[in-house]
Amino acid sequence: MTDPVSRPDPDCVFCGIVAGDIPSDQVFADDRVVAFRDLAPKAPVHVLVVPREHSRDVRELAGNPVLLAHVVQVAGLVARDQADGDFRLVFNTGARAGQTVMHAHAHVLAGADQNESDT
Ligand code: D5M
Repeated sequence: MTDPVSRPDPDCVFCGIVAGDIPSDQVFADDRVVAFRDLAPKAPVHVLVVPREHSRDVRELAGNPVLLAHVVQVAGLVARDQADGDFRLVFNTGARAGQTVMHAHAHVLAGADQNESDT
């Protein structure tokens, strides 16, 4: 998905990051996902795991259970590599639940006691 022509939504910031058109601080990438640091971190480690394929939110992503499982597995790798291995995994789903980027993504929050974080 590096060809901008194939981007389903040219205004989608995460499609722009996946395509390499928008810079990001990547910590992991493979053929299915990219993981990069959140611009406004809510924890010592705050990384977004983003499927390369555009879907609106985790409800739509769940239509591809293998890809959804891969997102969870990559979250675990990120938490192991960037912190002590424990993490919170948050999918804000829908505008009223705080989702601001309408491209499915998982927040990985780690690196400290995460019981109080509010993402
Ligand atoms: O979370 C969307 C998150 O995406 C929010 O925490 C800010 C982050 N964000 C937005 N643009 C960027 C770029 N360009 N790089 C890194 N992080 C970014 P949501 O669950 O939709 O509220």
